[in-house]
Amino acid sequence: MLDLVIKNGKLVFDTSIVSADIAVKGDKIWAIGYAQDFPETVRVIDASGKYVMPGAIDAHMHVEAPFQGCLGANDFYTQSISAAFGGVTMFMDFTNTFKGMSVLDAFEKRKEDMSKSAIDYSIHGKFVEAPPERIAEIEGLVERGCPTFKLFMTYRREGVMATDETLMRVFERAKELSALPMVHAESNVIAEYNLDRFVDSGKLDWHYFAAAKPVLCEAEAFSRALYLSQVVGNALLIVHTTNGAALGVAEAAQKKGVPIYVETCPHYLFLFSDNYDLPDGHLYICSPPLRTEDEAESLWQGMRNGTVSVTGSDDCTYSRAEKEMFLEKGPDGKIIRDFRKVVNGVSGIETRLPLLLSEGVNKGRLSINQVCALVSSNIAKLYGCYPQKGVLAPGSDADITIVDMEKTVTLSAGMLHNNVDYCLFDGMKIKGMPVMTISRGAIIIEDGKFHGKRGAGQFVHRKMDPQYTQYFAL
Ligand code: DUC
Ligand code: ZN
Ligand code: ZN
Repeated sequence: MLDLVIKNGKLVFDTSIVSADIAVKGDKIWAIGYAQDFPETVRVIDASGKYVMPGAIDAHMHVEAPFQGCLGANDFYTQSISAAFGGVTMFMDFTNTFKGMSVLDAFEKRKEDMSKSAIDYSIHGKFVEAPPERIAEIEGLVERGCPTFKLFMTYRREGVMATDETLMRVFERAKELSALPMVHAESNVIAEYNLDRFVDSGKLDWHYFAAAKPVLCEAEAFSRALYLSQVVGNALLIVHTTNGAALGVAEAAQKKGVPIYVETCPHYLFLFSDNYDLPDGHLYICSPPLRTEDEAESLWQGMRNGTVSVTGSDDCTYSRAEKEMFLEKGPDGKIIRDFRKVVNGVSGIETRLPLLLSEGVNKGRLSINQVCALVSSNIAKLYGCYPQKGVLAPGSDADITIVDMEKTVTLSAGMLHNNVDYCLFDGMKIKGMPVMTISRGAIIIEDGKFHGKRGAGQFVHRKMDPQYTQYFAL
């Protein structure tokens, strides 16, 4: 007896669309075929006129993560609800590592924190320093199913910056173990130079934040990380890339057979730096900062030609109160603008897939197959959990998102589930929405309601596929 049959839908793969039905037994996809050939089932879902995709995976978010004096508006349970409404069936976060701390201990603690999630989850290590005892932990992380590690090239004053030496030491061990470092590429020296210059001349309005961390600040760090990784010979993923200059550097390296991968995030596609001129511009402060429409065009192009192979939300959902908690008010009761006092981060886990469906697929910028790859299949492949995740195939986890490309909604704080009372996309009309989310066989979103359970998510043990960490001689 089957548990679920999804019939009459168009099944989406990263390179094809197939009209077929899916049989689910327990938490796995049991077969792909035609419903008339399947055994009896407890429930049938008619997906006529809809697309059936592998559940989206978000490998980049920050939840319950102390940063710049804030913790964020969600815990892993509430974040998993918001994610599920956005068609996401698995997410990954980072260890909360600070100097002098064991990354393995931080990993075990994170596993505990994440265990309240309603969807499956996995963990990346975070390295802020590289003494021999830290480097020795990398093998343990890989053995525990955590073959990906983040390093920040900036945030020296926050105590999380990895020096170039740290990068190279982690890169070296990653190469030996076929693991994948992930880099936040912003030049700390350029950022601090500019920030201090603006601060010294009293230029503290929101837009000076973006001016202090321009494209050059990112592109310099992006190129440097790539050079360092080529010296060592490891694979590298550069996260939240915002601009065409960085993509040009990545594309040239990819053409030489260098295993460099690039992630971008929806806020760089849909939100631009003119928002920093708004009174509420502080709500848009994130790192790297928002850019221009021209840079967004380069990112769309990069997603089309494959230079950008994955998207992540980089979700850091902070309430307005947290965004404003260190800001002072003038005698008129208005906030005194001071970009130094605003935590960096924007929300986005629930809107990534809807925005890409609407502005990507329905506007002809991307095919639905490209979106499938960018939100799910490529992520599962690159991060080492394919084909358990990221594909509709017999034996894979029954993580499935049903999408209605005709459904229109107007984005607002009220229609999202991210625990905050503002929405940076407020008023934006979009067409194309996930309407049902299935997590390992359980329907967790249906008819606009959440039916999942706290703690139902499981830790996903990942293992890198060596084809993604090797240099190719082209
Ligand atoms: N960028 C943000 O905007 N927030 C947290 C970390 C980061 O890199
Ligand atoms: Zn980052
Ligand atoms: Zn991030």
